[in-house]
Amino acid sequence: MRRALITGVTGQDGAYLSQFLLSKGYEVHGLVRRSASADVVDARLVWLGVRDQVHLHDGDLIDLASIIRVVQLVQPDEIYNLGAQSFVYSSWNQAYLTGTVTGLGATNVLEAMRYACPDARYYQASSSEMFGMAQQPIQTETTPFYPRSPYGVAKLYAHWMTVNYRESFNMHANSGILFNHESPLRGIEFVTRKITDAVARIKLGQQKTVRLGNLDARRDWGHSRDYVRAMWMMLQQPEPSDFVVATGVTRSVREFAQVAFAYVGLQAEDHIEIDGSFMRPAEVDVLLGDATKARQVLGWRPDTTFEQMVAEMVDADIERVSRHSRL
Ligand code: NAP
Ligand code: G4F
Repeated sequence: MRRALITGVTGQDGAYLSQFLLSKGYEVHGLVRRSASADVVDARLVWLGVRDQVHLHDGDLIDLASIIRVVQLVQPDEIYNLGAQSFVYSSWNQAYLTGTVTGLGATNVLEAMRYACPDARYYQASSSEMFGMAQQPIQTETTPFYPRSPYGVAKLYAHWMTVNYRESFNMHANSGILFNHESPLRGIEFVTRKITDAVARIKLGQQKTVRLGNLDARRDWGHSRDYVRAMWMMLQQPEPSDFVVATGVTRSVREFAQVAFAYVGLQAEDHIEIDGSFMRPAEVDVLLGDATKARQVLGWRPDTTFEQMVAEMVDADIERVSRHSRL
């Protein structure tokens, strides 16, 4: 039985990846940091019905000793480093923390792996946010990076450390440059889930409007369930590498809202208010990925369409709002 260790196991991707690896027969271990709100820590794993099958270990990405201890104990065949301060907006308010967790945290995991299980395979959760002010209209593995947020800068550091450990120590270290991916398990602070949650509340008569920032920003949005499959595929290759994972379609925040509101028979324009406090000091205007390499080398393709994903998110939020769930 193969063994996987996931940092960020309590997040959106960590939960879907756990479910996917369990379906492949893996023994799944996850790193969890202590929280005073223990009742919501494993909520996503519970939601997917996999909580009882995942082994959770106490640790924090900024505490190297805890990472070494867990890696030594678990002796994983595969390590997925998904843990991060992942909310771009907050990265300006907590730049040091974001650099430490999202950037240096990756170094801690790579170091622990180098000493405790150098033959394991490593996945780094890199991000299209590294392209930032995109230097080419369609971004590939060779597009120059130009991050626009402390988060993007931290991810770029972690990305290059992954490449460096691959080249320096011959480690099977991979970087997945994933474009935005969403799901019913997306954090409520991200724009897609903020919209689908609002659609549910407005439809159920609990609120009338939603306050949003820049409606013109464009993202290449896919489904987390499809994207965690690409992570696993990368680690099954004989040689480590970097892969862009994207749908190849870009849409604006306004278009996302229009599709989500229309799904329940409402007009987005009737329910959106612009609130400047959600604007960013430096915006990433448009992202659009080319996943040709992932398609050709990994055989990866997304299964879920944009419309299916939005519908799944709205349906889940209507169900949750109806039963006052905290997730
Ligand atoms: P998420 O839902 O925000 O999950 C982040 C995870 O990191 C959570 O489990 C969180 O734990 C954990 N974490 C935060 N700080 C930590 C620390 N100091 N020590 C240990 N764990 C810590 O993010 P996601 O959407 O699943 O994304 C997964 C990864 O992919 C992240 O690295 C993200 O930056 C990257 N990424 C995401 C996207 C996307 O569109 N979703 C695109 C590209 C890259 P708590 O539950 O305790 O907060
Ligand atoms: O949903 P967002 O907060 O995601 P963002 O900044 O694109 O970052 C996500 O994707 C990255 C991959 O490219 C990941 F690496 C990262 O971890 C995260 O998962 O914002 C999307 C867009 C932005 O342009 C933002 O300005 O939506 C715009 N937006 C407009 N109104 C808003 C809002 N974003 C949020 N969060 N809240 C709003 O009210």
